[in-house]
Amino acid sequence: VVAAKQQILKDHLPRVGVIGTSQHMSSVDEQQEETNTLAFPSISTADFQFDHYKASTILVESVSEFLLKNPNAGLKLMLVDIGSKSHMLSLVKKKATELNVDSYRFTFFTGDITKIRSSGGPPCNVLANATNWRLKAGGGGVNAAIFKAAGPELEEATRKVATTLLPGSSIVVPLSPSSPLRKEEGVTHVIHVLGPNMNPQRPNCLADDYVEGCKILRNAYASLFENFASLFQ
Ligand code: AR6
Repeated sequence: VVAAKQQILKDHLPRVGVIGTSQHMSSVDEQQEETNTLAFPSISTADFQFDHYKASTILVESVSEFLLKNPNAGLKLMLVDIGSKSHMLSLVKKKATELNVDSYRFTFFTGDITKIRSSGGPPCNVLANATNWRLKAGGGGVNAAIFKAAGPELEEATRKVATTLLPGSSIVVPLSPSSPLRKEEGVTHVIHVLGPNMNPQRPNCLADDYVEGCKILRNAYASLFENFASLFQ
């Protein structure tokens, strides 16, 4: 069943890829390699109120592990934040430099995650959504923006995959060709991911339990990045 599901997800991928132009690439074969980029927000650090310093360490370590595990230079990650003075972006940039994370494969973008290509950013064919446990459209933040931009097609496609999500896990949802997010921005898949919640106004609040919170955040990034890589294996 799992193999069949993965095949269905792969069948949704368009056969056109972005041709890499990296200076890191040397042979003709490598230059033909497709680039697939996951644009993702910092999970749990706005509405879910997770500590930014702890979150930035976990984020950079998770990216680093992903890059080591997946040496394919065509798989790239891009952290996105809408705020022009994003505290998370500056913390993550600093930590990524300290840890010497590959700056070709891990990049940053300031702006709306649903308008990356149309606002002049690089093509990103997969978006991560920091969602809620019911996978419900609306609310605020990135979840509201992605569901709105993708249209009812995303709600419908999500329901076919799952109706709830556990903290620390993620699911891949293929976008139908009629979704505006696919037509206008070239996004083929959305990966919904649920991070730890530290906000007492939201369900499943961890009430400052950062031992559990950090574990869940690590699991959330690991699940998100594994699901992204599995689309292109
Ligand atoms: N484009 C790029 N980045 C954004 C955008 C956007 N349109 N909107 C927010 N961010 P959040 P969480 C950044 O609150 O903390 C939802 O209501 C934001 O600055 O979206 O995981 C869900 O339904 C921050 O860096 O997600 C859940 O209930 C990051 O995205 C809950 O919020 C994540 O902020 C999840 O809370």
